[in-house]
Amino acid sequence: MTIAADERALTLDVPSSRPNILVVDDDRFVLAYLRRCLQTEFEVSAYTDPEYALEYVRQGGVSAVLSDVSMPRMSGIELLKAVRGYDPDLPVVLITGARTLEDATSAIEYGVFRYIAKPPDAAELRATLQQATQLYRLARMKRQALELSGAAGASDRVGLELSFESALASVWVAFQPIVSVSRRTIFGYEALLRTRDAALPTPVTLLDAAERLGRLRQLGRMVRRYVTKPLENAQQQALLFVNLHPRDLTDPDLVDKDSPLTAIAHRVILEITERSPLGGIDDVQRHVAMLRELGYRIAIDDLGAGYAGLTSFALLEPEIVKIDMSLTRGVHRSPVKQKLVASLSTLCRDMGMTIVVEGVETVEERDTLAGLGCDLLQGHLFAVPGPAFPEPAWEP
Ligand code: G
Ligand code: MN
Repeated sequence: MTIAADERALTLDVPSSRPNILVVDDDRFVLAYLRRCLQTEFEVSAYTDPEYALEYVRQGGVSAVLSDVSMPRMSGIELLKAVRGYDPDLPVVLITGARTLEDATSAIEYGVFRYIAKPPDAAELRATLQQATQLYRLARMKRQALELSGAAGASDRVGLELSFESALASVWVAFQPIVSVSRRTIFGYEALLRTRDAALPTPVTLLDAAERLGRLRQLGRMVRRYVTKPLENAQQQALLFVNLHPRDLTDPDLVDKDSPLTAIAHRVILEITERSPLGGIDDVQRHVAMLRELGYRIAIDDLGAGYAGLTSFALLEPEIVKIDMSLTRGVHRSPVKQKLVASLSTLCRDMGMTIVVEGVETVEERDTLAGLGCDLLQGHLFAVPGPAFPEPAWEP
């Protein structure tokens, strides 16, 4: 199959702001017909070979793709999948006969824009592609708006899956010390999920993607495996704080006696955030009891960040409570925060729970917290999270 050079030259010669429709069909006669249907309203780039068509998509400037489904070298569905690898929004309209309808349904998950039955009707083609190009412009604007707000992310499943896969490949675990200020010792290290990926750069975006793709467990298992790696050739004896998504509480892998984390469970504290609800998770107490039996301890994380009521305390009976950094920030200037931290600290001590305060960035915050009875602190003032195991700074 060769590229239809003449057809391509034709479109390139006509500079215009009309939307550019990429048409793909292995049958030249059909291709010519589709071109005639569309060229009154659109620029048309026509290809008989999907591989070349894909190359053209990669160069940018295409507003919508119209493709046949059954083609010898690459089906319309494969083309759609490949297009998704470059652009999560670019609309792909597939032309399908009754024979190919079945595989066509599988294209839904790759975000096919619409099917048009063979033989395609000219008016329907024009209307569909008009709508497709308009929605594409809208999608691009929405994406730009998202980028401006710093919350960009893939919107369709395949795009998200691709981003997720590539982010998984760059996952690493950073460690941040939790210190005792009075003793100037390291109490423990919190393991923190990190990626080097541009599409899903923060733990929040990665976890969010994992949740949407139903792959939370996979991510949790992976992180828990990575957490123990640096311990193999380190003298580190400090406690290890490991974040656990509430839904991972029921993962059998967690209570697997042969897992590397369980092997050191007596020095591991599983942090469960107050931000996500525990409701809807079966038998929380039974799972927590199993974990304790293996030697794990439990911390409630981000206390003060989300309102989980009393349920998390009642269900988890944590040994450790971690106060969210929103209470730390500017605590030296805020009598209200001081009062709250002091009361929390007293109450937790009365209930036999140990308090850790997170997100300490300044000497003033540190000294105020210490004055309120909080000795175990974590934050950038001591060390930013880094490869195993950062030494805390004590100055001044
Ligand atoms: O697990 P948790 O929700 O507590 O996550 C803590 C997050 O806060 C981590 O991503 C960590 O990198 C970040 N962090 C740790 N110390 C500080 C700090 O002193 N200031 C700020 N702004 N963030 C911090
Ligand atoms: Mn945490």
